[in-house]
Amino acid sequence: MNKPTGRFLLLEGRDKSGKTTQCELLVDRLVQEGYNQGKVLYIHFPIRTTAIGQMLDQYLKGEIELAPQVSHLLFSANRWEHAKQIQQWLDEGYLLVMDRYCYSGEVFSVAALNLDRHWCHTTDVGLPMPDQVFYLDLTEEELAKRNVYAKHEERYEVQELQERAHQEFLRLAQSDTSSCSQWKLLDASGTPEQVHQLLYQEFKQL
Ligand code: DGP
Repeated sequence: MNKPTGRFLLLEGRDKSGKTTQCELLVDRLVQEGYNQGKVLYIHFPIRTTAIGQMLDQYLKGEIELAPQVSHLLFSANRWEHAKQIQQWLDEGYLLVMDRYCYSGEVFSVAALNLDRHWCHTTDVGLPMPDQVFYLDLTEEELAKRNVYAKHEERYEVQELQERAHQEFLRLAQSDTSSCSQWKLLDASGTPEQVHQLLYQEFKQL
């Protein structure tokens, strides 16, 4: 098998921390610059277009209920159903900029569903792993100012649950020993442009 030549960056964070905006800003800029001959892709999990993804979309919108273990397995299956394609892109030399992945899986299934951390972790073991994880870190004050969960658009958009998720993310950032992933906390309390500049500088230093 060919040695993978691509790079895999992952942005993680609680809901409404600005991940999607930051992934898009970074990808747009890199594509404009002609980085890697334009071989840069943005991927956002859960991918809601497959049969499994549609079920997850309904679950997150509160339209269906699932047993906690079932929901975790479906999120994990959603990652697994794209694993081969992800590996193929890496083998072809793409830079992948990913918005959520297995860490969100572990964190939210523990924080929201109270599932066993080790069990949650094992369902994702063997997936292609990121080279670098950026955690968008927002202070409680900044979150309170933004009042982002007031609309409660999806199931997990609840302040208390998101705070537990944040603590789980911090714990993972300190203890993740998976061979390849490096974690970096990024101050996400600035404007989207300020955070983008921070992320871009970090990326350039990799
Ligand atoms: P987003 O599309 O980025 O807004 O994220 C959707 C939501 O799904 C978000 O609240 C986090 C949650 N989520 C993502 N992956 C998993 C997972 O594997 N398990 C659980 N329980 N939740 C997840």
